[in-house]
This record gives sequence, C-alpha cells and structure tokens, in this order.
Amino acid sequence: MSTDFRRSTVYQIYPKSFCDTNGDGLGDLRGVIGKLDYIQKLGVDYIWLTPFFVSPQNDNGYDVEDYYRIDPRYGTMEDVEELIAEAAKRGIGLMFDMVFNHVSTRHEWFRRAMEGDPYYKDFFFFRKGKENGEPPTNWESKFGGSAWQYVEKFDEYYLHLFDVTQADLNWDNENVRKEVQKIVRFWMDKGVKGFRFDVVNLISKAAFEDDDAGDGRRFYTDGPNIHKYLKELHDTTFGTDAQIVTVGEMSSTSIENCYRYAGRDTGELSMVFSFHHLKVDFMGNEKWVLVPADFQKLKNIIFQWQTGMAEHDAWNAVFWCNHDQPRVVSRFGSEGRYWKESAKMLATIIHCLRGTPYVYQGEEIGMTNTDFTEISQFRDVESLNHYQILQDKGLSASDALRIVQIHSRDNGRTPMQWDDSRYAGFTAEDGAEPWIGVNGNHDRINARQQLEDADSIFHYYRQLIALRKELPVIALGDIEPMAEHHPCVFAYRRTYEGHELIVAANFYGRTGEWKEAPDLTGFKRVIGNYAEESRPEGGVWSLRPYEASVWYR
Ligand code: TEU
Ligand code: CA
Repeated sequence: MSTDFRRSTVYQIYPKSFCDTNGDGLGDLRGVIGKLDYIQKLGVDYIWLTPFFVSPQNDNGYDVEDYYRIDPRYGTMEDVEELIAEAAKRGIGLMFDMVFNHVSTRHEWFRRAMEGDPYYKDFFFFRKGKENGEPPTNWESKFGGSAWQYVEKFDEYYLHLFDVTQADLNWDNENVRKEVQKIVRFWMDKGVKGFRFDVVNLISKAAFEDDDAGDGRRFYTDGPNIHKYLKELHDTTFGTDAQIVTVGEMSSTSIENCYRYAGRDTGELSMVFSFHHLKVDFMGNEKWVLVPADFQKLKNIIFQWQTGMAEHDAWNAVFWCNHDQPRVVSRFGSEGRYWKESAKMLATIIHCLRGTPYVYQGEEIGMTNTDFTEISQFRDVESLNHYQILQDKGLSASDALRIVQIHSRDNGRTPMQWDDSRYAGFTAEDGAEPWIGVNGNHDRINARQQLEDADSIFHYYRQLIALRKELPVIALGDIEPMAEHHPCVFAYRRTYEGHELIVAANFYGRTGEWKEAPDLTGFKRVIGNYAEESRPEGGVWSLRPYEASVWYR
C-alpha cells in the first residue's frame, strides 16, 4: 500500500450491490471480504466502502441511525474488524464513508428532539413557517419537493436538504461537532485508514432566506464557517495521524473553496470530489432533462480544475463513476461495437491525470447502465420522486421514464457482475431475488470472463494502476492541456523532472484527425487500447474510433 495518497488509487464499493454471501439478496461485508483477492489483483491501495451503519435504508445507508453499530443486514462488528485486518494483509487500507450533514430521523438525537428535549432540538434546524403558512424558506430538497418538513406538535418545520427522513445537523452547535469528532475517533481506533465525508461542504448554513434566483443552494453551499469546521475536525481527529487520507464530497462547490479544502498546507482535507465535469449532460443545474453531453465543456472543466488545483498546490480526486452516477461507458462511451475500446479510452483519460483516481465497482469490467424498462424496477428515492415530479410538470409517463433511465443513480447500483450465472454470481442461484435487478448483459460482461482474457478492460485498468506506481510523472507531474478546442481529441502533457508523458484520446466512435499533433520522436508507447500503435505522420495524427494511447520519454 502506498501511504502517499498522490501515488494511490482507490476502489469504491457499494456493499449492498457487491456480493451477497447469505442469499438474502443484499450484498454484505462478508461478500467484500470474499472478494479482497480480486480487488488486490487490480493493485489499488484503498477501498472506500459506502455506509453500512444501522439505517432504515431509505437512502441506502446515507440515512444513518447509529454510527457506532453495523446494520445486521450487512454483517457484524466482527466482520468489519476482519475486513480491516484482511485488507491490511493485502496492503489495502479501508476508507469509511461518514455522513455528517444529516442523520436519519430514526437517530436517537432526532427522536429526543421530537420528544421536545431542547438540548437535542438544537442539534437540528427547527424553524417557524412564514405568516402565510408557507415553509420558512423556498429551498428545495435535492431529492425533490420542499426542504422543510412540518411538525405539527411544535408548529415548526425541520430542514432536510435530502430525503424527509434525513434531518440536517446544526454544526453551529458545538455539541454536534463534539459528537462528530467522537465518531471519527472511534473508527480511527478500529484501524480505518481514511474517510470520505459525504456532502461535507453543506454543513455550514448561512441565512435562512428565500432564494429568488434558485433552489436555495447558495445559502448553504461552502457556507460561512465551513473552513473553520473542517479545520477543527482535522485538528481534533484525523489530523493527528499523517497516515490517514481524507476526501470531501463537495456539492456544487467553487474551485476557490477547493484550493482551501484540499490545499497541501491548509489543514483541512487530502482531496476533494467535485462534480462540475459530470453536469455536462445537464441543463445548467437541472439533471432531469435529456441533452447531449457537451464535449468542449467537459474538457474546459477538467482542464480548469487540473491546472487551477495544481497552481494552488491542492489535490483532486479524479473519477467518472460512483454510486450516484450513470455508468461512464454508457454515458460518454459506447455500449455497442466499441464498448471495450471506449471503456479503455475513458479509463486512460482519468488515470493519467494529476489527482487520485477512483474506480467504482464494475467500472473495471465496463458495466453499463441498467436495462430497466419499467419504473417498478427502479429503487432509488431520488429517481422515484423525480419520475412523479416530471409528470406533475406535464410530461408523459414514457417521457419521464426515458429521463429516469438515462440519469437514475440506479444505473450505478445494479449488482456487480461476477459471472454469467442467473444472478451474475452476486447471490447464489437458489438465493433470494437481488434487491435490485441484475443487468441482462452479465452473460457477456462479467469479471470471470475478463480475468481470463488478457486483453480485457479489467487488465487494462490493472496496467494503468501499475503505471501510476512505475512512472512518477503520472503521480507527481505538472499538467498542460493540449488540443483544447479540438472537436474530438482529448489530450494533455505531463512533465516531471525531465520526464514527459503525452496522453492522446479520440473521444468519439469515428476516426479523428489531430492536425497539429505533437512530435513523438524519442517517445515510446506505454499503454494503448489498440494492439497496433499509431503515430502522427507529417504532423497529423489519425486517431481510430475511441483510440487512446500514452507516450513516455
Ligand atoms: O450525494 C450528494 C449529492 O448531492 C448527489 O450525489 C446527489 O445524489 C445527486 O447529485 C442528486 O442529483 C451524497 C451521496 O453520495 C448520496 O448517495 C446520498 O444520497 C446523498 O449524499 C445524501 O447523503
Ligand atoms: Ca446478504
């Protein structure tokens, strides 16, 4: 395991959809333990596990009822300890997912608040409505509808930026911050090597005012005390152990704030996830529409974050996929003839950037979006809410379904495809029906097949991960965008102490000509997704469909 996060790669697991060992149709922690050898083959340094704490599972564990206990559906504390120990034997550290913007309304703190205990009421945001009977502000929940829920017995509303069963915590209350610190230290003592902090830039709320221009996010995103709270968390918990790596999930953030969240010496976090590059198929902030991906915008955003963060000595997490995103091969690549080439091309772009790459379960075998044809197959609360909201706005059921099929978070949550058996090896063939449907293409797309095939997407990821360890220019080099305005080429140069790396990719399924291509004299190809190399001829580089290659000198 590399303890320098700049040289590391992280594998993300959504345990509910990874591997089910007791045949109840839900993935579990023993399933993760059983697949550690598989993960080790990839060569990653860390595993980020999404939440498995006690939870009513209204948001699949992001609604935490008790941070100190394991949801029995996932396993036991002994399983967690064994997982940490078994991973450590393989040189892999565990990163846990800490959801501290909100808790489940079943959490003891919220239950006490609802009993009227003033100490716990102040853990949350209870506010009076407006004179006219409307909620305190016009803010919208990220999952649709008002962000305020009325409580008759107090004649007050509580704030929930996400589901109504996810009540926002009041970080301005020092007692909340102390409780959070206790939880982080508890898991540090168990040997956890890193933390991912869920929507952590939303924890400092500014004024509770109506937003005339939007959904309210400007009043709670990157709020007034955010840097103070992160520094305090750093100083009182993980900052005392230099081995611990942290990543903050930053919702609708600004790059200026991220210089501080993830600056080398700012005393906040190791790195940040930002999402602007994954909104290039939205309309502004509106996700529930169908618009083609804007390639120019995608490059602009990625390059802006790459160079901006580098100039400020701050660190990015780099990624295409997670449990909230559609599958990248369906989104920016191809499910058809060039499925394999496009999956490898997309991997090449991410894994040679400046930042810590994250691989999301199934990405390494090119898993695609769901093949669901009916709304009843979807499980995610966000999808189900918006399916209704779209129809309330006048869309037909079939148009609403089409949008959900493209954008649903369930695209990333179907069971991991281990083999071609009935339930894709996620659960036993005689086990219960998986909690969410298995993609029918597991007969073709599965881990068993790809482990055997030397030319598979899996082995390509393995090589990319190894390359980052071999060539310091990938982990540590500067970055310079190339072909910035080219309509189909994604390319950049990395440099480090006299070493040079050129990454060139064709983002589309037709041949593309790169006219002012770089001179590759003295370079050798270190990886590429076509067996035969191509090089520029007379300054023109003809790149085959989805071709990607990396050149080193
Ligand atoms: O996600 C934060 C978040 O705002 C988005 O990923 C969101 O799901 C999407 O943009 C809405 O369109 C984190 C977790 O990753 C997610 O799974 C949780 O549901 C959410 O926080 C609440 O805890
Ligand atoms: Ca299970």
